[in-house]
Amino acid sequence: MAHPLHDAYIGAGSNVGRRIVHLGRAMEGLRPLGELAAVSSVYETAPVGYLDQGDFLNLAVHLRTPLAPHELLRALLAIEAQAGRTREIRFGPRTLDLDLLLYDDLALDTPELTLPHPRMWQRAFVMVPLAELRPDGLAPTGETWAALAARLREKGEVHEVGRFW
Ligand code: PH2
Ligand code: MG
Ligand code: MG
Repeated sequence: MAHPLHDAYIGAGSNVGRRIVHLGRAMEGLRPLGELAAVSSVYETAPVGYLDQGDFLNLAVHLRTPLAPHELLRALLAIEAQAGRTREIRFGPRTLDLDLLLYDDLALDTPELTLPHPRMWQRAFVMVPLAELRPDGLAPTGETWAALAARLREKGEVHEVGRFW
């Protein structure tokens, strides 16, 4: 096949302005990049890493895409820029964050992109939506994504809002 499709999992977050509108624009931005195979529910989540900021809305997406990892990363950064994303505080407030979490079974460590995303397995706001998409996925601990998400969820930092896409 000339353009085989790759399985990319992407985490989206927003905690500035009309959060759900930013996520909606993100979904529209992702659509032309491949096949939107699945979109999780939306969760409202307490900020992690930098605490003096508003709660986030987070979701996860399974995108089947012909793009190579760095091409996809560039496309995600362009969608963030469209949403008025600026970079001031690390882990700080943002209109839209699109993180490439997983790309097939690829392990990659470059200055721009590390796969799998290095912090994903510790984060309820990533794993709870992600586990909806593939509950039987395996984490490095050997746990299923569903089991890991259930454990992280006990911290009470994420609350389901509903399904929008
Ligand atoms: N993103 C961060 C830092 N902290 N906290 C929540 N709840 N959700 C996020 O998406 C998030 C965060 C850095 O990208
Ligand atoms: Mg992020
Ligand atoms: Mg990011």
